[in-house]
Order: sequence, then C-alpha cells, then structure tokens
Amino acid sequence: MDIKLWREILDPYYLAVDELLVKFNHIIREHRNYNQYSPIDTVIGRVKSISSILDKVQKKGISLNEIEDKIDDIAGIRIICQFVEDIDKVVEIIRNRKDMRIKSEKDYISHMKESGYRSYHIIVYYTVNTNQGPKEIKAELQIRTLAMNFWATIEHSLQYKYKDNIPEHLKKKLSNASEAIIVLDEEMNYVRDEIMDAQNSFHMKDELVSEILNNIQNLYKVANKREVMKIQEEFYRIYTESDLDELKHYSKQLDMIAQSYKAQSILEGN
Ligand code: 0O2
Repeated sequence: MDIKLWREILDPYYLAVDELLVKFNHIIREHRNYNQYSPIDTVIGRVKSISSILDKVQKKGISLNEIEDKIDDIAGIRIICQFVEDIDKVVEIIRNRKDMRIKSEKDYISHMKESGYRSYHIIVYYTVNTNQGPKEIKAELQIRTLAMNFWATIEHSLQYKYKDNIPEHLKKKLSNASEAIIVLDEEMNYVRDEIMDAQNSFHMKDELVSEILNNIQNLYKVANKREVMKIQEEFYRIYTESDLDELKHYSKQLDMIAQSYKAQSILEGN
C-alpha cells in the first residue's frame, strides 16, 4: 500500500481522535465548572502507527484490505481516572452517549490478564464527517486508573524491548508489581472522599479568587482608590488565613459593593 493510500485510510481516524479528545476533555471541564468532582482525570489519544498496524496484520494473519474491518484500535483513546470507582462512572457516561455506539466491552479489571494487565476496554462505533461524507469508524477506549496506567506503560516498554519475550524473572517482578497496584488502588479508595473534598475545595478557592480579583479590578475603575486599597488588603488578610467560608462571605460582600457601584453608575447615566 502506498503512502497516499495510508493517509486516505488514516485521516478519518485522526479526525475521530481529535474529536473524541475534545469531547472527553469537555466532560472534565463541565464537572469542574459545576464544582463537581470529575471521574476523568486526564485523556490522551493516538492513531496507531503504520508499523504497529503492520505488526498486527502479521500477528492476526489478515490481509491489508481487512485492516479497517479486523483492527479495532486504529483510533485509541485512553481515559485515566484517579480511583477504581471512577471507572464505572466513566463506563456509564460512555454507555449513555448518543454520539457513539458500543460494539464490545472487555473488563480486564475484574478479569486481570495473565500478564497482570488491568484496564476496562470499550470498542465504539463513531461517525466522523469527511469531505467524502460521513464515515463510521471504530475506536478503542481504554479506561484505567493512574496506577494501572503506570504499570501498563512500563510493561508495554518492556514488551517492546524484549519483543514480547519478557524474561521470566522480569515477568515475576511485573506480576508482583501488579498485585501491589491492586492494593494501592484499594487503599486510595479508602481516602477517596477526603481527596475529593480537598480537590473540590481547591477548585472552589481558585474560582472564588479569580471572581474576587475580577471585582477588585472593576472597582478600581469606578470607586475611590483608597477604598479599593482597603478592600484589597482585606482580601490578602482573608486569603492568608485560608478559611474558605470566610473567603465565600467576603466574595458575597464584594459582589454587593460591586453591584451598588453598577447601580450608581446606571443612575448617574440616567
Ligand atoms: P498497542 O501498541 O498498545 O496498540 P486485538 O489484538 O486488539 O484485536 P486483543 O489482543 O484481544 O485483540 O485485544 P486486547 O487484549 O483487548 O488488547 C488491546 C490493547 O490493550 C493492546 O493493544 C494494548 O494497548 C492493551 N493491552 C492488552 N494486553 C496488554 C498487556 O498485557 N500489557 C499492556 N501493557 N497492554 C496490554 P496492542 O495493539 O496490543 O498494543
């Protein structure tokens, strides 16, 4: 197959990966905008390289014109979660979406692979719009925790280095590491609520601070400079005390001050 033909085949997959990345990243943003904990931590995506496709063609004993039919992971999206519990939530989100249709699911979390590999796989049908019209392609979504991803990344590099023949002593080490990761993920689940609270407070504080600074900046344009300096000093005092409730209270008061200047300027305009 010449390069031009490869490009024709792979182009829709590049588009699919780009679109899916935007969509899954938007899920993260939407949660954060509503001060909700996002079950997705990060998303990455790739189109399988031509040499990996050729390796798979050889491994599966298929012909070049069966590539799109027989290889499900030309487009691959990896969804990384912080906690094992988040994986079910992400699977539910995917099952409920109207822009992708599930072809198959593989649960390597309940049924760990012999290598020690753990991850939840979903193959979806996804339609992209190309210059030639709509095209339905398949994409593989791999959903796993940060810890599972760490293991899989290391093991994948070793598979590459040893061309799928990892020495027994290393296999044993990897298997031990995989067991340790199960324990780590379980331990982290115990502190999940605490961590979620801390992260929500962090995002809330971030947003409050930018709202407050926005208000102070606007007040600089309309209010007495000395008064605004005092408001700003008060903000620094509360900020250094790190009391979120006090920061919320201060932000509300500042909103009212800003509103009163707005009302005043409207009245003066009349
Ligand atoms: P790459 O380089 O990541 O793309 P399939 O070959 O997909 O038709 P199979 O083998 O049953 O059918 O698929 P499976 O087991 O669901 O594996 C699909 C992908 O999961 C692999 O793609 C890997 O990315 C990942 N994976 C599966 N098993 C392991 C494992 O033991 N270790 C690691 N690190 N990753 C694994 P590729 O094309 O094999 O590799």
